[in-house]
Amino acid sequence: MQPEACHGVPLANLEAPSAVEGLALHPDFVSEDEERELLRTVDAQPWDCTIRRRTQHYGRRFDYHNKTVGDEATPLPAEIRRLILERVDVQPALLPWRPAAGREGSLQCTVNEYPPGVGIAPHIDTHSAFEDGIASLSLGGGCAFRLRRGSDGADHSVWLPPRCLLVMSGAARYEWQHSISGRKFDRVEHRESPAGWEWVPRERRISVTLRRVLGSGTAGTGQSAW
Ligand SMILES: O=C(O)CCC(=O)C(=O)O
Repeated sequence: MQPEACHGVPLANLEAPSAVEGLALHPDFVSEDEERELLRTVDAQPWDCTIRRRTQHYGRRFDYHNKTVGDEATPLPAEIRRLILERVDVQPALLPWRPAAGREGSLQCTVNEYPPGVGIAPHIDTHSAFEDGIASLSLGGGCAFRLRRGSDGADHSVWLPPRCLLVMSGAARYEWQHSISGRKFDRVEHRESPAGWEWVPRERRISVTLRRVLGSGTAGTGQSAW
């Protein structure tokens, strides 16, 4: 790919931008062996093919059309519980709530699959459905994660490496839309290269996102679509 082809592709920084208050990255949240175990677990479960990305839903199910959360709860795979939920619980500073301590019925967990070229449109997770504090673990590949603030158009991208846990709370959760472009390459900061960045090919990325269901879980004047 030619350097001039970078026009319009945002540069993904290696560190969470300080301008996005409430955004935190926790690299190597799981080990490579644990990542393999989680990928094996996810790949052994059935996929929902209703939308362009394949997904899996555990805990309470989110209805993408009505922006509501259903009443029934699907049990989380034991490996997600052990390697993600229980680990978040023993580090209470990570999230404003404790995923493993709560009942399964108060949780919503989405597994998203992103083959190269597939992303997710800009959105803010529905205010009326989920509490503050959303965590997402990256498995397999990394990706550039873009945040844009509606009030002034401020725009930042950050590189999510495999095995990192991303947490959005406060302003990062409520004021900034997040998205992943449907690209096959990301432009990523690389301090040793002459240009200061490099193209990184996308690989299949799986994310495991945890949310806590708010109140009754019914949508009111919800914010943007998810
Ligand atoms: O893939 C991710 O890390 C983010 C997923 C996400 O934004 C969502 O499921 O709403």
